[in-house]
Amino acid sequence: MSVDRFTMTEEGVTQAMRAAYDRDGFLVVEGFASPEECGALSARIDSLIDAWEAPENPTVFGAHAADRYFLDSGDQIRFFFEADAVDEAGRPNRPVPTALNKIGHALHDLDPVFDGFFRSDRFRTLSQGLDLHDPRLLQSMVIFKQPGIGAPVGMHQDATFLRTDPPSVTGFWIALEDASLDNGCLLAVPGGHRGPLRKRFGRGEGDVLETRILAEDGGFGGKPVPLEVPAGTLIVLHGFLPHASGPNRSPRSRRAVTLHTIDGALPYPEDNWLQRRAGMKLRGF
Ligand SMILES: O=C(O)CCC(=O)C(=O)O
Repeated sequence: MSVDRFTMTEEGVTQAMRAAYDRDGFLVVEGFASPEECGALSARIDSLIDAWEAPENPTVFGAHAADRYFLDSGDQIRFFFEADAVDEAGRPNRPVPTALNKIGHALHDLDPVFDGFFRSDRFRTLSQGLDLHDPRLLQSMVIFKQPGIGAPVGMHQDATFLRTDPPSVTGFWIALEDASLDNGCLLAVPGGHRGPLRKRFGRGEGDVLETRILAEDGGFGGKPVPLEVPAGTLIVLHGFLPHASGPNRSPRSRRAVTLHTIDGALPYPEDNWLQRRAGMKLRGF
């Protein structure tokens, strides 16, 4: 299947873009971020890493059950390592900038460069064109796919991880570097957002993180297609869209930044893993 690709126009979200998003559950907008913006975000990521003092016991992303460093990162800027980039004692076995898997989860509220990028007219126009109701910026991340060791991300739906009642999460994924099959581009099941939510991840008894099965369906509704895109491309992801990404076994890095919004008018249950302390309110675009 060929993937429809768009660019932002004066008109904002066109009927064709809207139709593609409703049909596929994703929307590919090339040239959404300029090369200068991608460069500025990447430079900012480098300086955040430079300024970070890695703890004695760093956290590997994905190995975070009951881990306070992960659980309390909803209103922080925190750094998580790639599993293959730490030794048996959990310390990075290579320079930190090439060992990270993720930075998250409140860059959009705590860092002026990320704040300025995400809170721009373009995102506002886009979210209006997609009829997102009262979008509030809940979660932002830098997602690395380090050359040679970047791990795959399994097939999932974002509504598994961030829930309102009813579900309303929408993902915005922006490539800072070219993303192709060999360096771990996104993979998505076109139309898969019309299927049910399969799993729910959140806080259980004593804040232990747990995954509950809601619907048994290993197939995720179809065959995924690769979303190979040049740097600067935005991919909007419906909260129910099954998507994944491959490993990076290539010598080329693949960096992306992401933002997730929810409808601010809906209840946000306390068993969501991502919580903010009192006083740090969710804000819109
Ligand atoms: O960037 C990636 O490799 C995966 C991102 C993703 O699946 C997500 O943020 O939900």
